[in-house]
Amino acid sequence: DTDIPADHPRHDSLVTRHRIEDGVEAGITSKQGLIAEGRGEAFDYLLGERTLPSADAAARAAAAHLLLARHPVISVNGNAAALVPDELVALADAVGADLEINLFNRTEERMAAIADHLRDHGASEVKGLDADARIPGLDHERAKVDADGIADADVVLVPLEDGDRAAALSDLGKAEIVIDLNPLSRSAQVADVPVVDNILRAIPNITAHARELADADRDELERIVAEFDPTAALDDAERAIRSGDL
Ligand code: PTJ
Repeated sequence: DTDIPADHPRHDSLVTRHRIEDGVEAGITSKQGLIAEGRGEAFDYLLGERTLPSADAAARAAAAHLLLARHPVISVNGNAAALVPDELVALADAVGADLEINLFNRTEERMAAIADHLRDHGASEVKGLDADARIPGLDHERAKVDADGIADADVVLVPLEDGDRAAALSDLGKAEIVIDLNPLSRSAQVADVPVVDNILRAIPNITAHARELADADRDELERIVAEFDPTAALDDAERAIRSGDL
């Protein structure tokens, strides 16, 4: 994807397509991941392929949540692993989070391929393979999590999550950060912090905010969390899409 000039008007979309294609070929991304990507791309087009100020505020609130957490975990699926492996490892390092593979279409082959892929990109530990705990209210395969990972987490970052699992996680009382380009998706709607932005831009942006807030005291981080309004962020993204103002 290095052949695509950075100033190409559809740069992010073209980079994303190549990475998802490569992910499917490498056994990391599911075929359904191609469909999810197409859906995301349509929303990104309508948002002008940019980070809205409201999405930037959400990324800052996400960083504050992750820094305040007792045990933050970043959930990784086949699309996230293909699109932003380096960036996920950098964010986990910046906030002291675990990386846990958690798949909608779970197969042992894809679990292993994604774990290898993340380690190739610098992850020291990858969770999700033990699967010794369950999220209540979900069918068997999708409920599998690690007891010392997502099951124990107080803050979970779930990029491109399906609505059922996002709702089940939030029912467990965990603070949930969702990255999803569709502000109307159920995942975005149930999130404590919906980041309506392309994962390609959102993960590095959360990391940049976390680095900037690294020395902030707990009072300031708690203030950033308290001042963030998820409904206002979703409304702003929807307004931007409907305005057609690219
Ligand atoms: O790897 P697996 O088995 O866990 O499967 C992962 C997918 C994403 C295939 C699975 O969770 C799925 O089918 O998800 P959905 O229900 O299609 O939801 C994906 C959501 O992510 C949609 O609302 C898309 O708009 C959004 N989306 C897609 N690409 C991006 C995105 N959001 C942010 N950045 C993207 N690049």
